[in-house]
Amino acid sequence: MAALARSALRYSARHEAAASDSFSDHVIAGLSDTPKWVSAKYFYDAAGSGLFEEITELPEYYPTRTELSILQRSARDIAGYIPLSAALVEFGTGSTKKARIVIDAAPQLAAYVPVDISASFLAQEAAAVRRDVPWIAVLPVAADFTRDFELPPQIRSRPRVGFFPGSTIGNFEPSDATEFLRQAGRVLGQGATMIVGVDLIKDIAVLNAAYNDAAGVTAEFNLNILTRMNRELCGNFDLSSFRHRAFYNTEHHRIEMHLESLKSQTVTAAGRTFSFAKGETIHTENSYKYTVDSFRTLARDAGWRWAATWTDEKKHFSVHALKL
Ligand code: AVI
Repeated sequence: MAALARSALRYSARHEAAASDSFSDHVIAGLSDTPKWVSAKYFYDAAGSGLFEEITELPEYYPTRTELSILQRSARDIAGYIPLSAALVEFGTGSTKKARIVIDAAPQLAAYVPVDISASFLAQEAAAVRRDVPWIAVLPVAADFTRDFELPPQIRSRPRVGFFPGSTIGNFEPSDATEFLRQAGRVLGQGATMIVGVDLIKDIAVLNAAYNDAAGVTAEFNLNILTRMNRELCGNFDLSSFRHRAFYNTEHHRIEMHLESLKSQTVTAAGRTFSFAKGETIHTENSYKYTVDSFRTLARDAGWRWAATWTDEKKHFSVHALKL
């Protein structure tokens, strides 16, 4: 479900500049490069979105569960950062589950503005929130939240609170994360608040397990990008000759996901032929992890003032309130 909603351009890795928005051009650019890459934004077709929802329920994948528990436990404190009759603007709404925790704890909210590229998905989610929380104005905006977009005129005179949960910010290159927060500040305007979920640096074994689950769902999620190339770009990837690889890169503080070729082979996709050496990989995703301090520094560089941080007992995940 959240799948289509996730097709927004949120993974603006350094590679993005080299490729246009078309999947075909993107794949040609990425598989012709050394090392090879494909942006994680292409994970989220219908099958990939379903697999991501499964990932969020896995025992090893702590981020979703931990963030939900932080939001639940700290909801009243978080609500304290929300001004009277404010509008809550959610960037890249997948499921509204997390926003609902904030909405329930903050009766002073007058409006909820979910922003996502998928209009049909948004309409469905907005209708459900309207039904369950009839006292709040639900004003969906179908837009690519990584770019400048217009807020609904109905909230022009209201205080604004941005909401960006899920550590989706970790899928941006750090410089793009800074740029995203700066752009969010432009959209929300002076005086705004921003509530952001950020995954934390932790025991490497915990990180590696979260992206190498025993049930193999993350592997399926990663390999699904090859299925997508086969289907949409007339590709002939043999999925059994690639394997999922995910590991924590201590130098860059990120989980890297790759697809490794198990043999020397040539593959056709998007009307081109690509050669793979045995062991060569396609780099498909980065998931950056921060410390509370390194995230505060990033937010400050983007023009935001740190206001508060909430974490779980194990310090696995953090939720930050920022002020403009
Ligand atoms: C969406 N995003 C925050 C997830 C993450 O943890 O970086 C995507 C993901 N990739 C593999 N597992 C989950």
